[in-house]
This record gives sequence, structure tokens and C-alpha cells, in this order.
Amino acid sequence: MKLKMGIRDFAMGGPYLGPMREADWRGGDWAALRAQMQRDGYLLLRGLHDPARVEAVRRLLVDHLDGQGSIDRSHALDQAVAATGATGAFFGSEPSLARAPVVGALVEAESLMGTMGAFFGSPARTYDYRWLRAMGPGEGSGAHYDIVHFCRGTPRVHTLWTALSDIAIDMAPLAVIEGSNHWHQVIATYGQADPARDRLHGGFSSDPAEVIDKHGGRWVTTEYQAGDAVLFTMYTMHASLTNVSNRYRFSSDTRYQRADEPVDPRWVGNPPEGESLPPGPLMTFEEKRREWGI
Ligand SMILES: O=C(O)CCC(=O)C(=O)O
Repeated sequence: MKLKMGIRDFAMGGPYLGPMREADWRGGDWAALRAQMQRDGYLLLRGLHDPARVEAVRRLLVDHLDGQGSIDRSHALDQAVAATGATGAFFGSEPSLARAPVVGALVEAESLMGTMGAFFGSPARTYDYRWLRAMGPGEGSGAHYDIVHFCRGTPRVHTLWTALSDIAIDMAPLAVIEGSNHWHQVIATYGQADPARDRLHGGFSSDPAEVIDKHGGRWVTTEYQAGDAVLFTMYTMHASLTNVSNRYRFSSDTRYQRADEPVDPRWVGNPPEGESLPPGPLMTFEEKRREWGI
């Protein structure tokens, strides 16, 4: 199957795109899992979440989109086929969704916090801000490191990206570049940026092949089932494939860190302030990369 990612067409198994490796998290060998994270920059955690809690959040998002006429009702509602012309949405700043009790029940579930604590080897915490997404047809995410959005606390935060629905390979699955957490020159430049302080914006690259040609590695992805998750570092290059289906892809990406380490203050509070860029001219990261020589 021909897959799309940004401006490129990729084939699974070609030089740019391969399969993700599944982590054996149920075995409970967290030292080995930490070593795997250190090596690859990610852990694919199949079936991490309680299915009923995942389904409650998916339902919340489907009902919301349906309420605004964004779902094509000539198909079963559960298929979440996008209405003609409807687009996806990011719901992080929509308190009626992001702060809904069913979302808290998923992202702060006691068993999940226990698992994150086991990973860190110390009690874990998450943030008040919650990231929820519906990715519509034709949409996808561009390549970036998360550290640029979480640069004012501990750099040892991790992102937990969660499939809230089954996500076939043509429905914009998350992809990461294996080993991109070892790109020392990128970490020393891009990885030190604070967009608001440095007046920078945008993603790392709009061309997912160029990133590989320049820095090596390859994108890895998979089909997800609702409740599967990918845990990855702040220095793991990630993006999504393009949604070439007619259905919405539902996901959340929440952050976890050791509770005893500094927190980026923008993501906690009631409501959290979030990230904002200063008025006036901004340079794109892609322009700045030329200066950095990366
Ligand atoms: O869900 C996506 O497509 C992007 C997610 C993302 O950028 C993240 O988890 O940091």
C-alpha cells in the first residue's frame, strides 16, 4: 500500500519507513525497558490502557464532532467518517472536553500512574493540560521534537501518545524515527530552543525524507488498536503519516515525569497558561536550521 507522509509517498518496508518494535512491558523488567528507551527513543506499549476508559474518551470526542455536524451520518456513527469538508481538531484548550472526568479517568488512572512510576523508578506526575486530537482526512502532523514545547522544566519528561480508536495504517498513525534521540548536533541546537524566547515557530521539517537523508535512521510506525500507546522521549523525532482514509483518527498525547523534578509551569494550573508566541516577526525552525547547520 502506498502511504503518504507530508509531501512524500512512502512504502512500508522501504528505506524511509519500517515497522515499530513492540515492547514487552507486561514482563515488568523496567530496567530493560529503560535501556530500550535509551537505545531506540520509544517504547510501543500494546494494550496499555483499560479499554472501557479509552472507549469513554473516544465516545466523548465522537459525540462532540457529531454535535457540530462533522460526522457523515450515512455511515455508522462508530466509523466516525468525516462529513464532506469537515476538518479535524485539537481539543487541548476546550475545557469541556480536555477537563472532562472521563479524560482524567484515563490519563490519571491509578494503574497508569503506577506504570509510569515503574518506568521512572520513582513516583510519576502528569500535567493539568491534556492534549486530545481528532485527525481528519488529508491531515497529519509534521516532524518535531517535543522538548521545544516542554523546555522549562525537567528534560526527562516523556510523551505518552495513546490511540483512542483503532488506527489503520492509512489513518495517520504516529511515527517516530528510531534512534533520533542520539542526534547530538540536533539536540545541541534545535533541542535547546525555546520558541517564545527565541522567536521561532513551526516544525523541524515539512519533508520527512529530508530529515532521514540528513540525519539517518528511519521512520517506524504500526497499526494501533484502541488503548495501545507509544511512550517516547523529548528528543525523539516524531510525526504522523497522512490520514488518507475518510475517517477521523482519535488520539491523546499526555506528558509524564518524575514527581520530584521541576515542572514546566505553562502546563499546570487552573487553567494552565499553555504556550504562546510573542507578537512581531518570527523565524521558522526550518530557516534557523540552515544557521545551525543541521
Ligand atoms: O498525534 C499526532 O499526530 C502528533 C502527536 C504529537 O506531536 C505528540 O504526541 O507530541
